[in-house]
Amino acid sequence: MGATLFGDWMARINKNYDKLSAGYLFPEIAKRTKAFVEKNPGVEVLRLGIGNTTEPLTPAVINALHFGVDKLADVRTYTGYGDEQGDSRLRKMIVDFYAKRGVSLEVDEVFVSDGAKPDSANIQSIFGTDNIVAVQDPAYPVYVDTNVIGGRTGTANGSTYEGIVYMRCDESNGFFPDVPKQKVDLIYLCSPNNPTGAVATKDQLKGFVDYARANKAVIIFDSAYYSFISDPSLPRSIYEIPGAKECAIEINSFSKSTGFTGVRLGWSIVPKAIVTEDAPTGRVNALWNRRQTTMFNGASNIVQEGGLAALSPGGLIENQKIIDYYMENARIIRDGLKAKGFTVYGGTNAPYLWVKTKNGMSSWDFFDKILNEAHVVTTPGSGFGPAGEGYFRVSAFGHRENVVKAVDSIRVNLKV
Ligand code: PL4
Repeated sequence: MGATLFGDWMARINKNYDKLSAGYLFPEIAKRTKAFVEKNPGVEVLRLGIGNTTEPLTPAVINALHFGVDKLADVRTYTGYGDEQGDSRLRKMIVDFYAKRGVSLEVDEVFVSDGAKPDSANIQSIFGTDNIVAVQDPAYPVYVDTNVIGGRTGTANGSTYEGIVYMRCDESNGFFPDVPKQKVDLIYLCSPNNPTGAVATKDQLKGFVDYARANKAVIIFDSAYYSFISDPSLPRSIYEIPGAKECAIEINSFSKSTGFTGVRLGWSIVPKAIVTEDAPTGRVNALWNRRQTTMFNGASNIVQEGGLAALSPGGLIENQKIIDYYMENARIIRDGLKAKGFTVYGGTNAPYLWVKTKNGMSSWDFFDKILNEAHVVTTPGSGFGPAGEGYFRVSAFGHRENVVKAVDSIRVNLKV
Protein backbone atom coordinates (compact mmCIF):
# COMPACT_ATOMS: atom_id res chain seq x y z
CA MET A 1 0.00 0.00 0.00
CA GLY A 2 1.32 3.47 -0.90
CA ALA A 3 1.20 6.66 1.14
CA THR A 4 -2.51 7.30 0.34
CA LEU A 5 -5.62 5.20 -0.33
CA PHE A 6 -4.80 5.53 -4.01
CA GLY A 7 -1.16 4.58 -3.79
CA ASP A 8 1.66 7.07 -4.01
CA TRP A 9 -0.35 9.62 -5.96
CA MET A 10 -0.45 12.88 -3.98
CA ALA A 11 -0.94 16.58 -4.66
CA ARG A 12 2.03 18.14 -6.38
CA ILE A 13 3.26 21.69 -6.46
CA ASN A 14 3.98 23.83 -9.52
CA LYS A 15 7.61 22.84 -10.01
CA ASN A 16 8.28 25.98 -12.01
CA TYR A 17 8.57 27.78 -8.67
CA ASP A 18 11.67 25.66 -8.01
CA LYS A 19 13.30 27.26 -11.06
CA LEU A 20 13.20 30.74 -9.49
CA SER A 21 16.85 31.30 -8.77
CA ALA A 22 16.56 33.61 -5.79
CA GLY A 23 14.02 35.34 -3.55
CA TYR A 24 12.02 38.20 -5.02
CA LEU A 25 14.23 41.30 -5.15
CA PHE A 26 12.37 43.69 -2.86
CA PRO A 27 11.86 41.35 0.12
CA GLU A 28 15.60 40.55 -0.12
CA ILE A 29 16.39 44.28 0.21
CA ALA A 30 14.00 44.52 3.16
CA LYS A 31 15.69 41.50 4.78
CA ARG A 32 19.18 43.00 4.47
CA THR A 33 17.98 46.38 5.71
CA LYS A 34 16.29 44.77 8.72
CA ALA A 35 19.48 42.88 9.56
CA PHE A 36 21.44 46.15 9.40
CA VAL A 37 18.94 47.94 11.67
CA GLU A 38 19.05 45.11 14.20
CA LYS A 39 22.85 45.20 14.25
CA ASN A 40 22.97 49.00 14.45
CA PRO A 41 20.18 50.11 16.80
CA GLY A 42 19.56 53.83 16.83
CA VAL A 43 21.15 54.44 13.42
CA GLU A 44 18.80 56.32 11.10
CA VAL A 45 18.39 54.41 7.84
CA LEU A 46 17.49 56.55 4.80
CA ARG A 47 15.38 54.63 2.30
CA LEU A 48 15.77 55.33 -1.40
CA GLY A 49 15.36 51.68 -2.37
CA ILE A 50 11.82 50.63 -3.14
CA GLY A 51 9.84 53.02 -5.34
CA ASN A 52 7.26 53.78 -2.70
CA THR A 53 5.33 57.05 -2.58
CA THR A 54 5.53 59.14 0.58
CA GLU A 55 3.48 62.31 0.00
CA PRO A 56 -0.16 62.57 1.09
CA LEU A 57 -3.03 62.24 -1.35
CA THR A 58 -4.34 65.49 -2.78
CA PRO A 59 -7.56 67.19 -1.55
CA ALA A 60 -9.57 66.25 -4.67
CA VAL A 61 -8.70 62.59 -4.25
CA ILE A 62 -9.24 62.56 -0.47
CA ASN A 63 -12.67 64.18 -0.90
CA ALA A 64 -13.61 61.59 -3.50
CA LEU A 65 -12.48 58.72 -1.26
CA HIS A 66 -14.58 60.17 1.58
CA PHE A 67 -17.49 60.47 -0.84
CA GLY A 68 -17.00 56.81 -1.80
CA VAL A 69 -17.18 55.80 1.86
CA ASP A 70 -20.25 57.96 2.52
CA LYS A 71 -22.08 56.37 -0.41
CA LEU A 72 -21.73 53.05 1.34
CA ALA A 73 -23.39 54.44 4.47
CA ASP A 74 -26.69 55.15 2.74
CA VAL A 75 -29.08 52.52 1.41
CA ARG A 76 -29.90 54.73 -1.59
CA THR A 77 -26.30 54.91 -2.77
CA TYR A 78 -24.84 51.68 -1.39
CA THR A 79 -23.24 49.37 -3.97
CA GLY A 80 -21.87 45.85 -3.62
CA TYR A 81 -19.97 43.97 -6.30
CA GLY A 82 -19.37 46.10 -9.34
CA ASP A 83 -18.40 45.13 -12.86
CA GLU A 84 -15.21 43.09 -12.84
CA GLN A 85 -13.92 45.31 -15.65
CA GLY A 86 -14.37 48.45 -13.56
CA ASP A 87 -16.83 51.26 -12.97
CA SER A 88 -18.11 52.34 -16.38
CA ARG A 89 -17.61 56.01 -15.43
CA LEU A 90 -13.94 55.40 -14.73
CA ARG A 91 -13.48 53.33 -17.88
CA LYS A 92 -15.03 56.16 -19.90
CA MET A 93 -12.80 58.69 -18.14
CA ILE A 94 -9.73 56.62 -19.05
CA VAL A 95 -10.90 56.58 -22.68
CA ASP A 96 -11.19 60.39 -22.54
CA PHE A 97 -7.78 60.61 -20.89
CA TYR A 98 -6.22 58.81 -23.87
CA ALA A 99 -8.26 60.85 -26.33
CA LYS A 100 -6.47 63.97 -25.09
CA ARG A 101 -3.26 62.47 -26.51
CA GLY A 102 -4.96 61.61 -29.78
CA VAL A 103 -5.50 57.95 -28.92
CA SER A 104 -8.96 56.58 -29.62
CA LEU A 105 -10.11 53.60 -27.54
CA GLU A 106 -13.40 51.90 -26.79
CA VAL A 107 -14.67 51.54 -23.24
CA ASP A 108 -14.60 47.74 -23.43
CA GLU A 109 -10.89 47.86 -24.22
CA VAL A 110 -10.26 49.33 -20.75
CA PHE A 111 -9.96 47.00 -17.75
CA VAL A 112 -9.68 48.66 -14.33
CA SER A 113 -7.58 46.66 -11.89
CA ASP A 114 -5.97 46.76 -8.47
CA GLY A 115 -2.61 47.76 -9.93
CA ALA A 116 0.00 47.32 -12.62
CA LYS A 117 1.92 44.62 -10.78
CA PRO A 118 -0.96 42.13 -10.74
CA ASP A 119 -1.85 42.90 -14.36
CA SER A 120 1.75 42.61 -15.55
CA ALA A 121 2.01 39.33 -13.65
CA ASN A 122 -1.32 37.88 -14.79
CA ILE A 123 -1.32 38.90 -18.43
CA GLN A 124 1.04 36.05 -19.37
CA SER A 125 -1.65 33.54 -18.39
CA ILE A 126 -3.71 34.27 -21.52
CA PHE A 127 -0.78 33.32 -23.77
CA GLY A 128 0.44 29.82 -24.56
CA THR A 129 3.38 28.36 -22.70
CA ASP A 130 5.26 27.88 -25.98
CA ASN A 131 5.62 31.63 -26.59
CA ILE A 132 9.16 33.00 -26.59
CA VAL A 133 9.44 35.91 -24.17
CA ALA A 134 11.75 38.89 -24.62
CA VAL A 135 12.47 41.36 -21.84
CA GLN A 136 14.50 44.50 -21.53
CA ASP A 137 17.60 43.75 -19.51
CA PRO A 138 17.49 45.20 -16.84
CA ALA A 139 13.72 45.07 -16.16
CA TYR A 140 11.14 45.07 -13.38
CA PRO A 141 11.58 41.49 -12.13
CA VAL A 142 7.88 40.62 -12.26
CA TYR A 143 8.00 40.07 -16.04
CA VAL A 144 10.64 37.35 -15.89
CA ASP A 145 9.58 35.70 -12.64
CA THR A 146 5.94 35.31 -13.70
CA ASN A 147 6.97 33.75 -17.00
CA VAL A 148 9.20 31.34 -15.08
CA ILE A 149 6.23 30.43 -12.91
CA GLY A 150 4.04 30.20 -16.02
CA GLY A 151 6.38 27.58 -17.49
CA ARG A 152 7.81 29.58 -20.39
CA THR A 153 11.45 29.10 -19.41
CA GLY A 154 14.01 26.46 -18.69
CA THR A 155 16.14 26.53 -15.60
CA ALA A 156 18.21 29.42 -14.27
CA ASN A 157 21.66 29.65 -15.68
CA GLY A 158 23.55 32.08 -13.46
CA SER A 159 21.54 35.28 -13.64
CA THR A 160 19.49 34.33 -16.71
CA TYR A 161 16.85 31.77 -17.58
CA GLU A 162 17.02 29.45 -20.53
CA GLY A 163 14.45 30.39 -23.12
CA ILE A 164 14.14 34.10 -22.25
CA VAL A 165 15.54 36.59 -24.74
CA TYR A 166 17.33 39.33 -22.80
CA MET A 167 17.40 42.61 -24.73
CA ARG A 168 20.43 44.33 -23.31
CA CYS A 169 20.02 47.99 -22.32
CA ASP A 170 23.30 49.69 -21.56
CA GLU A 171 25.26 52.87 -22.16
CA SER A 172 25.99 51.85 -25.75
CA ASN A 173 22.31 51.94 -26.77
CA GLY A 174 21.10 54.66 -24.40
CA PHE A 175 19.42 51.97 -22.27
CA PHE A 176 16.86 51.10 -24.93
CA PRO A 177 17.29 47.89 -26.92
CA ASP A 178 17.27 47.17 -30.62
CA VAL A 179 14.49 44.87 -31.79
CA PRO A 180 15.39 41.18 -31.36
CA LYS A 181 17.33 39.55 -34.16
CA GLN A 182 15.33 36.34 -33.78
CA LYS A 183 11.58 35.65 -33.67
CA VAL A 184 10.04 36.32 -30.26
CA ASP A 185 6.36 36.31 -29.34
CA LEU A 186 5.83 38.31 -26.15
CA ILE A 187 7.86 41.46 -25.66
CA TYR A 188 7.87 43.33 -22.35
CA LEU A 189 8.72 47.02 -22.61
CA CYS A 190 8.61 49.55 -19.80
CA SER A 191 8.87 53.29 -20.44
CA PRO A 192 9.75 55.37 -18.48
CA ASN A 193 11.89 52.46 -17.54
CA ASN A 194 12.25 50.84 -14.20
CA PRO A 195 15.13 50.68 -13.30
CA THR A 196 17.19 52.75 -15.76
CA GLY A 197 14.92 55.80 -15.97
CA ALA A 198 15.33 55.77 -19.77
CA VAL A 199 12.32 56.84 -21.82
CA ALA A 200 11.69 55.36 -25.27
CA THR A 201 11.31 57.82 -28.12
CA LYS A 202 8.53 57.53 -30.68
CA ASP A 203 11.02 56.17 -33.23
CA GLN A 204 12.27 53.53 -30.82
CA LEU A 205 8.74 52.38 -30.04
CA LYS A 206 7.87 52.41 -33.72
CA GLY A 207 10.72 49.94 -34.31
CA PHE A 208 9.10 47.53 -31.86
CA VAL A 209 5.58 48.09 -33.15
CA ASP A 210 6.77 47.37 -36.70
CA TYR A 211 8.59 44.25 -35.50
CA ALA A 212 5.54 43.02 -33.56
CA ARG A 213 3.15 43.56 -36.46
CA ALA A 214 5.48 41.85 -38.90
CA ASN A 215 5.95 38.86 -36.59
CA LYS A 216 2.47 38.68 -35.01
CA ALA A 217 4.12 39.25 -31.65
CA VAL A 218 2.47 41.03 -28.72
CA ILE A 219 4.08 43.90 -26.82
CA ILE A 220 3.23 44.22 -23.14
CA PHE A 221 3.89 47.88 -22.47
CA ASP A 222 4.18 48.95 -18.84
CA SER A 223 3.66 52.69 -18.56
CA ALA A 224 3.28 52.87 -14.78
CA TYR A 225 5.57 55.95 -14.72
CA TYR A 226 4.01 57.84 -17.67
CA SER A 227 3.18 60.87 -15.53
CA PHE A 228 6.87 61.62 -14.92
CA ILE A 229 7.46 62.43 -18.59
CA SER A 230 7.72 66.17 -18.96
CA ASP A 231 9.32 66.26 -22.43
CA PRO A 232 6.32 66.70 -24.79
CA SER A 233 8.11 64.92 -27.63
CA LEU A 234 8.25 61.63 -25.68
CA PRO A 235 5.31 59.22 -25.90
CA ARG A 236 3.32 58.56 -22.72
CA SER A 237 1.40 55.71 -24.30
CA ILE A 238 2.45 53.14 -26.89
CA TYR A 239 -0.79 53.88 -28.73
CA GLU A 240 0.71 57.19 -29.82
CA ILE A 241 2.54 54.99 -32.34
CA PRO A 242 0.42 54.15 -35.40
CA GLY A 243 -0.37 50.44 -35.57
CA ALA A 244 0.24 49.78 -31.87
CA LYS A 245 -3.38 48.85 -31.26
CA GLU A 246 -2.83 45.79 -33.46
CA CYS A 247 -0.02 44.45 -31.31
CA ALA A 248 0.23 46.07 -27.88
CA ILE A 249 -1.35 45.72 -24.47
CA GLU A 250 -0.72 48.68 -22.17
CA ILE A 251 -0.57 48.33 -18.41
CA ASN A 252 -0.92 51.38 -16.22
CA SER A 253 -1.22 52.44 -12.62
CA PHE A 254 -2.49 55.12 -10.27
CA SER A 255 0.28 54.19 -7.83
CA LYS A 256 2.92 56.68 -8.84
CA SER A 257 0.79 59.35 -10.55
CA THR A 258 -1.71 59.63 -7.69
CA GLY A 259 0.09 58.14 -4.68
CA PHE A 260 -2.06 55.01 -4.72
CA THR A 261 0.76 52.55 -3.92
CA GLY A 262 -1.15 51.50 -0.81
CA VAL A 263 -4.64 52.39 -2.03
CA ARG A 264 -4.31 50.11 -5.12
CA LEU A 265 -5.75 51.00 -8.54
CA GLY A 266 -4.57 50.53 -12.10
CA TRP A 267 -5.82 49.71 -15.56
CA SER A 268 -4.91 47.75 -18.64
CA ILE A 269 -5.81 48.43 -22.24
CA VAL A 270 -6.38 45.34 -24.33
CA PRO A 271 -7.34 46.54 -27.82
CA LYS A 272 -9.72 44.46 -29.89
CA ALA A 273 -7.48 45.01 -32.92
CA ILE A 274 -4.69 42.80 -31.53
CA VAL A 275 -4.05 39.74 -33.66
CA THR A 276 -1.75 36.80 -32.94
CA GLU A 277 -0.90 33.73 -35.00
CA ASP A 278 -3.97 31.94 -33.64
CA ALA A 279 -6.22 34.78 -32.48
CA PRO A 280 -8.27 36.96 -34.82
CA THR A 281 -9.26 40.46 -33.82
CA GLY A 282 -11.28 40.58 -30.62
CA ARG A 283 -9.98 37.29 -29.23
CA VAL A 284 -7.15 38.60 -27.02
CA ASN A 285 -9.53 41.21 -25.59
CA ALA A 286 -12.12 38.47 -24.97
CA LEU A 287 -9.54 36.25 -23.28
CA TRP A 288 -8.48 38.98 -20.86
CA ASN A 289 -12.14 39.70 -20.16
CA ARG A 290 -12.65 35.98 -19.45
CA ARG A 291 -9.58 35.90 -17.22
CA GLN A 292 -10.62 38.94 -15.23
CA THR A 293 -14.27 37.96 -14.85
CA THR A 294 -13.20 34.51 -13.67
CA MET A 295 -10.37 35.48 -11.35
CA PHE A 296 -10.93 39.09 -10.29
CA ASN A 297 -13.89 40.71 -8.57
CA GLY A 298 -13.22 44.29 -9.54
CA ALA A 299 -11.35 47.13 -7.88
CA SER A 300 -12.74 48.67 -4.71
CA ASN A 301 -15.72 50.96 -5.35
CA ILE A 302 -14.35 53.51 -2.87
CA VAL A 303 -10.98 53.56 -4.58
CA GLN A 304 -12.51 53.95 -8.02
CA GLU A 305 -14.15 57.18 -6.78
CA GLY A 306 -10.62 58.31 -5.98
CA GLY A 307 -9.50 57.32 -9.47
CA LEU A 308 -12.27 59.42 -11.03
CA ALA A 309 -11.09 62.45 -9.04
CA ALA A 310 -7.44 61.80 -9.90
CA LEU A 311 -8.17 61.95 -13.63
CA SER A 312 -10.44 64.98 -13.38
CA PRO A 313 -8.90 68.28 -14.58
CA GLY A 314 -8.50 69.53 -10.99
CA GLY A 315 -7.11 66.20 -9.82
CA LEU A 316 -4.50 66.16 -12.58
CA ILE A 317 -3.33 69.66 -11.66
CA GLU A 318 -3.03 68.74 -7.97
CA ASN A 319 -1.16 65.52 -8.69
CA GLN A 320 1.25 67.29 -11.02
CA LYS A 321 2.54 69.21 -7.98
CA ILE A 322 3.46 65.94 -6.27
CA ILE A 323 5.15 64.64 -9.40
CA ASP A 324 7.14 67.90 -9.58
CA TYR A 325 8.10 67.38 -5.93
CA TYR A 326 9.49 63.89 -6.62
CA MET A 327 11.27 65.16 -9.74
CA GLU A 328 12.94 67.87 -7.65
CA ASN A 329 14.12 65.03 -5.38
CA ALA A 330 15.51 63.36 -8.51
CA ARG A 331 17.42 66.52 -9.38
CA ILE A 332 18.87 66.77 -5.87
CA ILE A 333 19.99 63.14 -5.99
CA ARG A 334 21.44 63.47 -9.48
CA ASP A 335 23.42 66.62 -8.63
CA GLY A 336 24.65 65.13 -5.35
CA LEU A 337 25.80 61.85 -6.87
CA LYS A 338 27.45 63.57 -9.80
CA ALA A 339 29.31 65.88 -7.42
CA LYS A 340 30.57 62.76 -5.65
CA GLY A 341 31.95 61.55 -9.00
CA PHE A 342 29.27 58.99 -9.90
CA THR A 343 28.10 58.35 -13.45
CA VAL A 344 24.35 58.89 -13.28
CA TYR A 345 21.58 58.15 -15.81
CA GLY A 346 17.81 58.67 -15.72
CA GLY A 347 15.96 60.92 -13.33
CA THR A 348 14.87 63.53 -15.87
CA ASN A 349 11.61 62.07 -17.20
CA ALA A 350 11.50 59.26 -14.66
CA PRO A 351 11.65 58.93 -10.86
CA TYR A 352 14.61 56.54 -10.91
CA LEU A 353 18.33 57.22 -11.21
CA TRP A 354 20.59 54.51 -12.55
CA VAL A 355 24.08 54.83 -11.18
CA LYS A 356 27.34 53.01 -11.87
CA THR A 357 29.06 51.47 -8.86
CA LYS A 358 32.66 52.50 -8.17
CA ASN A 359 35.86 50.54 -8.66
CA GLY A 360 34.09 47.77 -10.55
CA MET A 361 32.22 46.65 -7.41
CA SER A 362 29.26 44.32 -7.83
CA SER A 363 25.77 45.71 -7.31
CA TRP A 364 25.11 43.79 -4.07
CA ASP A 365 28.55 44.62 -2.64
CA PHE A 366 27.91 48.27 -3.38
CA PHE A 367 24.40 48.02 -1.88
CA ASP A 368 26.01 46.75 1.35
CA LYS A 369 28.70 49.44 1.21
CA ILE A 370 26.23 52.35 0.88
CA LEU A 371 24.05 50.85 3.60
CA ASN A 372 26.96 50.33 5.99
CA GLU A 373 28.84 53.55 5.36
CA ALA A 374 26.09 56.06 4.48
CA HIS A 375 23.06 54.24 5.94
CA VAL A 376 21.22 54.70 2.67
CA VAL A 377 19.11 51.93 1.14
CA THR A 378 19.31 51.67 -2.65
CA THR A 379 18.41 48.85 -5.03
CA PRO A 380 21.17 46.68 -6.51
CA GLY A 381 21.10 46.80 -10.30
CA SER A 382 21.76 43.10 -10.74
CA GLY A 383 18.38 42.39 -9.15
CA PHE A 384 16.82 43.61 -12.41
CA GLY A 385 18.80 41.34 -14.72
CA PRO A 386 22.35 40.54 -15.78
CA ALA A 387 22.89 43.87 -17.56
CA GLY A 388 22.13 45.60 -14.25
CA GLU A 389 25.32 44.23 -12.70
CA GLY A 390 27.67 47.06 -11.75
CA TYR A 391 24.81 49.53 -11.26
CA PHE A 392 22.50 50.57 -8.45
CA ARG A 393 19.11 52.26 -8.62
CA VAL A 394 18.13 55.25 -6.50
CA SER A 395 14.46 56.07 -6.08
CA ALA A 396 13.34 59.70 -6.01
CA PHE A 397 10.26 58.83 -3.95
CA GLY A 398 10.76 60.18 -0.44
CA HIS A 399 10.29 63.12 1.89
CA ARG A 400 12.55 65.98 0.86
CA GLU A 401 14.41 66.13 4.18
CA ASN A 402 15.25 62.41 3.97
CA VAL A 403 16.42 62.75 0.38
CA VAL A 404 18.64 65.67 1.32
CA LYS A 405 19.96 63.75 4.35
CA ALA A 406 20.68 60.70 2.21
CA VAL A 407 22.56 62.68 -0.42
CA ASP A 408 24.53 64.49 2.32
CA SER A 409 25.37 61.24 4.02
CA ILE A 410 26.64 59.74 0.76
CA ARG A 411 28.72 62.87 0.20
CA VAL A 412 30.23 62.87 3.69
CA ASN A 413 30.35 59.20 4.71
CA LEU A 414 30.72 57.08 1.60
CA LYS A 415 34.35 56.16 1.01
CA VAL A 416 34.86 56.11 -2.74
C1 PL4 B 1 7.80 47.00 -4.69
C2 PL4 B 1 7.40 49.02 -13.86
C3 PL4 B 1 8.37 49.60 -7.47
N1 PL4 B 1 6.26 45.46 -3.72
O1 PL4 B 1 1.62 49.58 -7.64
P1 PL4 B 1 1.33 48.93 -8.96
O2 PL4 B 1 1.01 47.47 -8.78
O3 PL4 B 1 0.30 49.62 -9.76
O4 PL4 B 1 2.66 49.03 -9.83
C4 PL4 B 1 3.81 48.24 -9.56
C5 PL4 B 1 4.79 48.45 -10.63
C6 PL4 B 1 4.44 48.13 -11.93
N2 PL4 B 1 5.29 48.33 -12.95
C7 PL4 B 1 6.50 48.81 -12.71
C8 PL4 B 1 6.91 49.11 -11.42
O5 PL4 B 1 8.14 49.59 -11.21
C9 PL4 B 1 6.04 48.93 -10.35
C10 PL4 B 1 6.44 49.24 -8.95
N3 PL4 B 1 7.80 49.04 -8.68
C11 PL4 B 1 9.88 49.44 -7.52
O6 PL4 B 1 10.55 49.89 -6.57
O7 PL4 B 1 10.43 48.92 -8.51
C12 PL4 B 1 7.78 48.97 -6.24
C13 PL4 B 1 8.31 47.61 -5.96
C14 PL4 B 1 6.57 46.24 -4.88
C15 PL4 B 1 6.66 45.37 -6.14
O8 PL4 B 1 7.18 44.30 -6.10
O9 PL4 B 1 6.16 45.82 -7.16
